[in-house]
Amino acid sequence: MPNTFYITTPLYYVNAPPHLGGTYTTIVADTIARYKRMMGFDVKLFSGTDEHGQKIEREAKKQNSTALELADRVYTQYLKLWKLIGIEYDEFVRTTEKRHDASVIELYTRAKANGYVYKGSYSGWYCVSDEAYAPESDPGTPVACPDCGRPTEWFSEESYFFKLSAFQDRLLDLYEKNPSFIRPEGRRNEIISFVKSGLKDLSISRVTLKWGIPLPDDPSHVFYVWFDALTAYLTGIGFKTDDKKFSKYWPVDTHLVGKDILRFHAVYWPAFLLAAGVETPKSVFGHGWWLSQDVKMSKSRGNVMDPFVLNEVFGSELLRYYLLREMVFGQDCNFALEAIIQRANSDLANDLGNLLSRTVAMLSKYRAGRVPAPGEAKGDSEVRELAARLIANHRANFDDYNFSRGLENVWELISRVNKYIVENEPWAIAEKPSEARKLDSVLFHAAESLRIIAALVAPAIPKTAQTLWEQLGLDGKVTSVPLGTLRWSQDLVGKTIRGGPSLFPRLDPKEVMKKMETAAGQDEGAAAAKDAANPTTAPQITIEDFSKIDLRVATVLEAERVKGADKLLRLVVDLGFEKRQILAGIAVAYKPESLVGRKVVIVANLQPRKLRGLESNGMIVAASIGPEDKPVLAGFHEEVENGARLK
Ligand code: ME8
Repeated sequence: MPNTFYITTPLYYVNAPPHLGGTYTTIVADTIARYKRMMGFDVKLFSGTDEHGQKIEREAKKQNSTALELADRVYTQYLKLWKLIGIEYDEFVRTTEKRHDASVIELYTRAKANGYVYKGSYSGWYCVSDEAYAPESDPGTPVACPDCGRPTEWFSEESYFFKLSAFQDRLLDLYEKNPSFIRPEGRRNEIISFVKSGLKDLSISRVTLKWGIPLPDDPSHVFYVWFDALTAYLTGIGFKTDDKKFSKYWPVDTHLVGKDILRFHAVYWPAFLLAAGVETPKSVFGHGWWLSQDVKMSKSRGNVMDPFVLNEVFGSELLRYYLLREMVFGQDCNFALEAIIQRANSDLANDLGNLLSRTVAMLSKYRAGRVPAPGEAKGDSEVRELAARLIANHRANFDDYNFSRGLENVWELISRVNKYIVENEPWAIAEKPSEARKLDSVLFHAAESLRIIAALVAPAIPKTAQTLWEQLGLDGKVTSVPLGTLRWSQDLVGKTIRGGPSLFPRLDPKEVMKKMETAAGQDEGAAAAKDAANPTTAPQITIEDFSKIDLRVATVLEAERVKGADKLLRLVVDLGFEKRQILAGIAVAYKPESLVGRKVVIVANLQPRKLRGLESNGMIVAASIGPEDKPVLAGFHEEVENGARLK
């Protein structure tokens, strides 16, 4: 019986369209699943959507729809995207499915029967964006979310608690006995110190929230969304519904998550399972973030790239290749369109594409398309030895989830074979019958290397690998090659290559930018795509940083144009406690007389500066809109006193 391998992606929130981050995690999970299948494992790849909780409920209200309608829309987009980018998942769980209720209730009932659930009341700060509790603080002192830095909200209500505190030693023991339970190493250490610093019991139910699964023994409460969502990993594999399947695939081999949600997976989740007497996962891997100019890409920051647009412009194969090759798995990485173009032109079009097209062209021209048996040429054995070494290295790297290194191994072989061809000058020796065996060797070595390359790249870029396979004249699926026994062979001898169109076109940066704009305009995720074209990359600041800015309400007393400056107005404003002169570049949008008597917002503690010889003591706050950056002054709908501070 083959070994089983169960791997999961997180369940993505449905408050917004699919984002690049989740697309990345899922591409990695799919690549691992494909690799393991080719290594002979019986694989289950799980993905899903996280559809309950306050965040979704709120967003639905904002969009004037029900939470389920919103979930339906976004879930459909995920399925569409997974298909477009070649995700071969075996299981998909929506947390609003009936079968999932049953497994959440089962896990809870078992944990409660074992004495790990009690009723109490919760008071504290909560981050709706992360659906996470902030550390203790009194109601008068708002705290920023320790994970994302956003403001939290106070809530106080009756709640059921999970006795997380009872699991500190057992969790530490689990980490110690299974050093690869949390990966990578650095994150493991962070989690260990977090647990060592003490665990507080966790509120696992909400009474003021309605959008969730009701507790079986107190339906006025719904489950905390993380208790609900994490349990979907069990639902997907037959917990409560298919015991045979469940015992075959559980415990899960790898939960793949971003580092932002490692704590939920490496601390809360194993504790819930231990409490219910269910085996803990074998490992949790917390990968790094895609950044935009050194800041995390996230839906709420509006600096994410729309994966639909990227797929439309670059195609799924290039996207997969870029994401897997560029990011050292586990570390953060800046996302850059220029880097995708570079990878496309150099690695794919130039190195791999050229190797295939020149090999196919030479075989057709010199040997009527048939792969000859090898003779002897300069560098033959070196190519064969390198191939053997790189097959082994690639396997070790993929076993270790080191995808960028694994792909580097393949490209090392591609470069070497390209060089080997050039060194042997086949176009020159083709004219000499005495050199026929040498030419045979070059053609055979190039073709056989490509067969190996096709198998090695199949988990990462499956469509390309299959095309390569077919162009070489091989039948069936490249995925049927057992990677565990892949070695240099004579399989191709006598085969007739088929050839075909070139694998990857070269990309022109200007054309790419044009296509990005068109695709962003047409795509259903147009709003997100617009953000992608105009990303907000302001770095996060703390509340303390923000409190340094003294924003005040003021009334405009005087306004006039500044001679010789088309855009500038000189204003005198009343701050309540003093009057100020401020110069503002708003003359294109406002007539001076229309401003007198108007309430405005000013930055009151900006250093004074001189413009056109006049001192400006502050700055008027305005939005800038449209391609011309037209200013629109900030104002209020209610009456506000001069001098009132904005916080
Ligand atoms: O957290 N770079 O869902 P989510 C890399 N519903 N990966 C990123 C990323 C970035 N900039 N941004 C997001 C949730 N991700 C919960 C999960 S699981 C029981 C519940 C990826 O839609 C990364 O995998 O916010 C991260 O863990 C996930 O998206 C968060 O997706």
